[in-house]
Amino acid sequence: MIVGNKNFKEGFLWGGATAATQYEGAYNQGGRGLATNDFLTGGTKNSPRKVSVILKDGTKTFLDREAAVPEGAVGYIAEETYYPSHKATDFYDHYKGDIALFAEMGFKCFRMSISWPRVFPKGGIDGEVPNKEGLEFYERVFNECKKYNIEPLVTLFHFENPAYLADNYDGWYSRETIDFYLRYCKEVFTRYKNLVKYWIPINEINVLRGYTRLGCRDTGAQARYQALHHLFVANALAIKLGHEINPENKIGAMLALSGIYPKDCDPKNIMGAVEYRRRALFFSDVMMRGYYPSYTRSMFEDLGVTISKQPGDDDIIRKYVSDFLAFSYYRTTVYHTGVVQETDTGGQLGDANPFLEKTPWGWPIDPTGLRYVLNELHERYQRPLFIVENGMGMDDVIEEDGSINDDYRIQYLEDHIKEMKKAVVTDGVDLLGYTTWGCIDLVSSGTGEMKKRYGFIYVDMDDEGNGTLRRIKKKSFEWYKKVTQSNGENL
Ligand code: BGP
Repeated sequence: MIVGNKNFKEGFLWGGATAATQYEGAYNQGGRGLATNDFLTGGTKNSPRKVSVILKDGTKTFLDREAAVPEGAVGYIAEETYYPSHKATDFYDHYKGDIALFAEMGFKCFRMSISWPRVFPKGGIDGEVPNKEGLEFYERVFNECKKYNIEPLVTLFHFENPAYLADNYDGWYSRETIDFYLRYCKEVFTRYKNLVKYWIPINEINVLRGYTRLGCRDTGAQARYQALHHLFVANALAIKLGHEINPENKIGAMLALSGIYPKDCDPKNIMGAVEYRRRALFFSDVMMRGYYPSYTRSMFEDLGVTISKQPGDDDIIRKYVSDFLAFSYYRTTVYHTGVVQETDTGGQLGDANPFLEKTPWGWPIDPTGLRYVLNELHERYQRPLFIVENGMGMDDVIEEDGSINDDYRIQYLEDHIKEMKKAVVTDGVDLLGYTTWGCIDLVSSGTGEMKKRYGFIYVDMDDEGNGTLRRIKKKSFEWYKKVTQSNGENL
């Protein structure tokens, strides 16, 4: 059967993407509980973000984001330190104006996340009632989207855990967290039944680890994969629930899937790259196919991991697979044996690729790689795909006349969209949509900087959190508007 379109299909979901912990702010307003990210400091390209903790003896310290948190330590908020999630770029107070700007750009889709502790401040523990103010806030946001016919694409868990669950249950390491999370899912699926149809239960599951992202203190492979097993079960049960509450719901897996190339034709590097890629595709294999793939045994042996499953887990995972595969794509990695850490599942930078330019943050720019990954995933799963993050982080400059001429961003996006179009038109890839990352400037999740900007809309805020929060359209704003309004014809 030959499929494929001449162009992007009618209803292709053009838009932009954000996440609460990087955009929403108002961390202590409207009844929101604390999130693990609220203890994560700002950082820079050269000095990574740190988690602030109080040790058992009362002393305060800062740990690397991915370091194990010592037994008995509790997160704290230091007055003297800047925590980017606290204010972020304040979607909470700007949502109306921001959504109006997205509508003006012709967005058909807006990806955002719900902050779990805004809905259940303690994560949804037994007897906890949901936070009315939090639920009302998101209802207002979704109604605003509806007003402009913008389809919300909602992530339920984007890098922030309720701190209460992290401190009292060890986050996703605990099996009980599955039930708490499902209580939260039930609440939002029910409440927004008529407002939201596209859901992503977990953001970039393949790069989750440690205290902030998994809520677990232990960062070792054993604890990590056990926690991830709980996430697989939670994801499957969320799909079940979401389909029961509204059969129209489309619920997708989401991974960081920037591409991997072998360094050369040395068979060791070719096979090594395949094995390395599996560290990431393992997650989509489980969520799209419904079972732990055959190579899991050797992968777990290498990592020294043994998963404890409960009877019924495998059936649950088999029965409730994802409706589509969403992924983020920024760059590609060059692999050769020994160059990347064996435990990595997200794609470190690897060797330099002599054929590609890099952004100032060292990320190789590779539009063809996007077509390559789209084909890789299409051929592997034969199910709809959704590019839910792509873009170029740059330190934009405001000219004297107030304009921001981000031609480099326009070039980056144009080149990627052209390759995406080839994947759809030439290769017949079934693609639901394209939402660029950080369509309005927000805090970088990797470094905590403000100056790593991705937006079509500039936000006046610096790396220390100073600024008026004023929104300014960049040159790319008008360009993207043409793209969305012509359904990708006019690039
Ligand atoms: C992805 C995350 C996003 C986002 C993006 C860009 O991994 O899902 O939250 O931040 O990467 O990364 P950074 O912010 O580090 O530039």
